[in-house]
Amino acid sequence: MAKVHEVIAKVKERYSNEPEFVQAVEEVLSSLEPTEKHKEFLDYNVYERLVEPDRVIIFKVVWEDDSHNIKVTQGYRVQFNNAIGPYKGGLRFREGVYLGEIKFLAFEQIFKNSLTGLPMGGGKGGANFSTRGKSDREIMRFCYSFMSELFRHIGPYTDVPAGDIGVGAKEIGYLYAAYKKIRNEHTGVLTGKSFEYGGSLIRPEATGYGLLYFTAEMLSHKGMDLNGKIVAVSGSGNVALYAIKKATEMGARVVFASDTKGTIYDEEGISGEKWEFLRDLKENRRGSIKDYAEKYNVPFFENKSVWDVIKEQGIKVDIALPCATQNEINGEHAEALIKAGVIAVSEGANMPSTPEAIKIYKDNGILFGPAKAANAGGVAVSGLEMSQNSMFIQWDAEEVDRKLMSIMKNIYKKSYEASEAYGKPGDLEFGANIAGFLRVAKAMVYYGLY
Ligand code: NDP
Ligand code: 2IT
Repeated sequence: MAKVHEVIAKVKERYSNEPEFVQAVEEVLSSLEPTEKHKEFLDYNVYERLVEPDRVIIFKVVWEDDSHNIKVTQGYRVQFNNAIGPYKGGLRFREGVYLGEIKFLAFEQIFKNSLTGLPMGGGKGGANFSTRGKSDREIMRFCYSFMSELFRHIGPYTDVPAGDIGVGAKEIGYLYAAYKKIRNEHTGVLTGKSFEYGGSLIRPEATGYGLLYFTAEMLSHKGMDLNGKIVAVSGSGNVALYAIKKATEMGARVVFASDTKGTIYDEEGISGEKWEFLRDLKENRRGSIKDYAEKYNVPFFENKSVWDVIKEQGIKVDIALPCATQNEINGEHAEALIKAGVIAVSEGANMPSTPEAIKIYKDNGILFGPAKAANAGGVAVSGLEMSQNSMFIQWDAEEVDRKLMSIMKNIYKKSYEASEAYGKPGDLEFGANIAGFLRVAKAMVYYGLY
């Protein structure tokens, strides 16, 4: 039966055309060797079975733009593993999306969802379609068309998509409408819905808030907190906005944010009315963060990432919260963060640090909150949305927030404990991979060959 190192080698060879997927598999599996002591995992060939998705669905999406041009693209849904619950994970609508990107995200989701302790398997989907620069009507037609095929593959007990890059409350509304019309069912088939038709309070805030609850827990274990800390956030989308808000509430000063056009540096901190301006700009007006720089007369670094700016300007930062996209922090950026005096990196985005960057964090002994643990708050509240939908009730915000905080603390605890039990105390990347894996692997063994 294939051992961990053999599986890594096979995946590298077979999927060399899907580099993000290979990276994600290697990141997880290189933590798992100590779990080979559970003989049944090898007996049941769990490692090799784990890296092959249950099902990959690729479908045609035809839509019409405002000038009556008929466009065609591919839609994807990767149903990776449903050992512990229905497939669950977001949809990403962005330029350049291809199968390898969706597979990496679906694979990550298996372990993240397992860490939440809720019954959710791993899945992800999306399309090579950028919502940026599109009219509402174009987005609406695209979403209807996307769901006119996806509906036959999903269901509240089968597969429950949600948002990710380029898919927020608006897109979920259109997608849900199409599902409801085709199936004539009002069920919890998508999460991230607006509150009025079945969404959960705190779901929009959940990933960013959860990231800060996790980060606070990680700091507090070392006798530190966020009060007075200078924080760099990248991105200014759903995750970044609510990370900025919660970090500020916890007493930190968030001085960086960014988007695909560039980075702003606001030494005073992005708080109060300024945060509200940024939220409205990105959530409602889909504008560029450059507008923030102009309105508040702060520096704007065109076409630079937050990490480029820190590297080039040598600005002091205590905590880095990457919340934009994969591989945004490379080895050189990580070196620059160490020089800038960073004590912790905690990942809001999925796989934002390259393997070289992660090695540098560890070699320099800084605290590292890996994505699948630190950003699990979003999918955790999605799980709570599924529970509320199945009971036909909606909890108040305080109740959801309390549950979110308790889930994030528990993820920290589980990851830390696994890091100790398997021989690398304090290595949360290692611990989160192992803790997330064990639950899924045990379930797979209970099922036998299926
Ligand atoms: P959004 O679409 O709301 O925001 C994405 C933000 O990142 C925008 O500011 C966007 O800029 C910027 N961005 C996107 N691509 C790039 C790029 N290539 N380079 C630089 N900046 C970029 O997405 P989310 O906030 O939902 O997602 C951000 C990250 O968090 C992703 O990695 C996602 O997978 C992850 N995540 C999301 C969760 C959720 O619940 N939404 C849960 C867990 C993780 P612009 O405004 O110019 O488009
Ligand atoms: O990466 C993620 O965890 C998400 N985009 C959220 C998935 C979800 O089902 O809420």
